[in-house]
Amino acid sequence: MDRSFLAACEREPLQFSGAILAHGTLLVIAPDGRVSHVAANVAEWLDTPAEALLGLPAPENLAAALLMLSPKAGSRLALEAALHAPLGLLDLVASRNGHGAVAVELTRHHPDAQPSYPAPLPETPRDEAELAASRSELVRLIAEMTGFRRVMYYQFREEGDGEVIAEARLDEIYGSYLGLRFPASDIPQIARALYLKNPWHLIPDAASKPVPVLGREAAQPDLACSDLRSVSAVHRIYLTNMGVRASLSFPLIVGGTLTALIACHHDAPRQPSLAALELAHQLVRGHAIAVSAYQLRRRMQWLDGLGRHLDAARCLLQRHGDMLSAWPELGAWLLREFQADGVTLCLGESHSSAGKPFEAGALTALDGWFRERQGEFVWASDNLSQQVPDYPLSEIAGALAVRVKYGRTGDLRVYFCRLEHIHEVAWGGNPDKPVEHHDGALGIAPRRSFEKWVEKRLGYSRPWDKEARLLGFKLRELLGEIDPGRD
Ligand code: BLA
Repeated sequence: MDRSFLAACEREPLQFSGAILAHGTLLVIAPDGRVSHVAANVAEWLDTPAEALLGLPAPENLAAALLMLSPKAGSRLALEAALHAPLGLLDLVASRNGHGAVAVELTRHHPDAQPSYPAPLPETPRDEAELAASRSELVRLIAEMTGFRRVMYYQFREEGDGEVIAEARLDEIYGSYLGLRFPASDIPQIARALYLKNPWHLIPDAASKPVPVLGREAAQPDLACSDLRSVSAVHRIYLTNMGVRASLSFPLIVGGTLTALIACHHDAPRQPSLAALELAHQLVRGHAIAVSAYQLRRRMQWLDGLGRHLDAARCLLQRHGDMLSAWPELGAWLLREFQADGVTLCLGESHSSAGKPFEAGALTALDGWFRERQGEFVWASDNLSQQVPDYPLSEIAGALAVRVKYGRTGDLRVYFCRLEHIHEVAWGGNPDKPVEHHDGALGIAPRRSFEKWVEKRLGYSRPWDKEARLLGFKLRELLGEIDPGRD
């Protein structure tokens, strides 16, 4: 993969594109109430030429609507059928950006809009099966509501890649993306950040020509909160390569973090009504609340169980009085709690293991390296050969390392290990070959094929999850309690 291309994608100032999508028009009202920018197509929509708007106070009918918008940055107002214009009734969406300016977007009102009754809040799932069922139900409902032919639940993984874990599609759509993984670089961080500010992102026609935004000054307006913001050319090529003409996506935000996207594809231009978009957005939010409640409940149950398990280990340590005599019993406990294949305890230059021991060279490389990383108390890797310099060929592919001050001699290091777990990952196209096509303007473009491409993953262990890391910190506390050097 071409790194400079990926870095360029990260730097593309998406919100300052200086253009909008063609299915609406845009006016930007500066904090002083005057129009600072308009889209070049404004005359077709409002029957007033751009020159008659720029620099003047906002037209009265818009100014009245804007009185309802909160002065807070990021606030948003959506009004259906807010304006009578030569083109017919228009919907209005206004959003206030970080500098106090307001982007007013006007799009055609669709009279066939669905009634916007509030979506009922779903119940908190009780287990993983119910959670999976609620995901399937969500994508099914959104497909029904928006008419998009394929709707996917695209879950982000910890390392930034994503996987389609639920999908609703019309039968005639060729192929399924269910179970396929896509690399993190398909959605740059800069695009992910915009999802935190917007309830959805609609591209009704990826083939339409963007419309420039005109201003009295050279500076482009900040369109971070505007759904009409034009789309990066790289992404338009990506969609075309996927056979997608219209795209609609909703962010799933849990605990302030973008955890998944509901990604909708259609093979022809498609523009759902504002009412349908609002309703679908409410459904996604309701689902996010249910996911958040589910995760919180699981975390509480886990912490509760953990407290009891730690008490058992504390008793064991107190009974033995010191680490080394407790080790045979403690080792077995640690293997179970950390779901590890082996655990090795190092103090000074001596060490003892329970379960699978490291080969001598592997332990020397890992311990030598971890000891150098002062300040790092809990560290985990599922791919040691890539992260630890001079790590030799070994059956052990992953480790979780814990360091704690012990006695006057130095640190106690505990290394949990996991064996190599050879497994297959099904990707949506070969992720290492995204650059297959040369385009006149762009030079390079995303991969063309999204056919299932299976990678056999060698050198990885089962990953260490957040709970394992948290358990690592709890273990530090516990070992700290019996530190013989403690005052
Ligand atoms: C944006 N790429 C996106 C978005 C998605 C994807 C969902 C946000 C779309 C939106 O804002 O509407 C990717 N879409 C997917 C994936 C699936 C899907 C993975 O349906 C799986 C089912 N794209 C590349 C590469 C680059 C790139 C290699 O493949 C650059 C290095 C760039 N993607 C890119 C850019 C955007 C994007 C720049 C932002 C587009 C914009 O909002 O202007």
